[in-house]
Amino acid sequence: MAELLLSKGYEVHGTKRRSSSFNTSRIDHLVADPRFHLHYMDVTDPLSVAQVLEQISPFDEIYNLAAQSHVGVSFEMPGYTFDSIARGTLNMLEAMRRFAPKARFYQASSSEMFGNQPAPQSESTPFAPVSPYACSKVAAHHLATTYRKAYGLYVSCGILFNHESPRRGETFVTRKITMGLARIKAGLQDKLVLGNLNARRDWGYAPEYVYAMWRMLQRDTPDDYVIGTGTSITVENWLDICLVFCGLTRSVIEFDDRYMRPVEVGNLRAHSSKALTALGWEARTYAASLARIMMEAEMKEAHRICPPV
Ligand code: GDR
Repeated sequence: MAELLLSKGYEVHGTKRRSSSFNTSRIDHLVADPRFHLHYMDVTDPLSVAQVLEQISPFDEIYNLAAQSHVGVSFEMPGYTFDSIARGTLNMLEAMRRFAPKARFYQASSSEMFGNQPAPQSESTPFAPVSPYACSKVAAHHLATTYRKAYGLYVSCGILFNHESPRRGETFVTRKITMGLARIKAGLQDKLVLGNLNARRDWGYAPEYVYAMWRMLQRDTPDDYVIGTGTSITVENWLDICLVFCGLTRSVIEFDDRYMRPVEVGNLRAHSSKALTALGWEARTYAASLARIMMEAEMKEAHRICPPV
């Protein structure tokens, strides 16, 4: 997101939480840009949110992407998940109402909000969340649309289906698979342990989704949009594509029910014709090409750590 905004000439203010270890590898290449600024902030702390928004105001656009974003972990940390997503969104909306009521707000809503509603899911599909993560996202989504209606704020929600890239966090299944297989191939680990292989997801390429988010805030009026490729494959299909790419077999895969979730979302596939009509947006990269992009990046990294002899 920051890269896209900088490329369009924006000054960008990002926020990070205080931690004793660095966790900024995905933005380190931006830090030298004088138009890129980082502030300490925690969305669960309304004081810090107000402080930062007051300090940087006036500004044009806010992208609220903050979250405990792992669905599986949300069953283990429901309180923090709810605080960071629902309470965090409320804190951001309130601070924007006070310090920048003319700004435009992007809310990161999620396809997880649809739960097990039949595919494909569109803007008119009722929400049916089945995890603390999804319940929190539904609450945040309703807060966002309520602030739009109640106060006339410019607030748009992007209901994004899974979007991936080589920068994806290592515990999400696409990256876990590409990274694990590349490391096995390079002799850096022996096996890859996974959970439910039957879940079906609509996986798209993150840079294209970031562009859709920006497009939403360029519209004259705020609205909600579903963003996805309109196609879906299972985790097992993704695994097989990646196995073929690096010439490995299923013998390196193990199952552990520690990666199973108490309730699973079985089949997510976007119906994003509204995004095409209103934003001129459609996905260009589908699962097979995405897997190749991610596998190539991962093989390069594995070779860097352990050069082939
Ligand atoms: P998801 O992404 O829950 O769809 O949410 P994730 O990659 O975590 O899981 C996808 C599916 O793979 C199954 N799975 C495993 N998942 C993980 N993480 N690890 C495993 O070992 C594993 N084995 C099987 C899962 O059960 C699931 O069915 C993502 C996040 O980015 C959310 O924040 C976002 O809102 C949605 O996508 C859209």
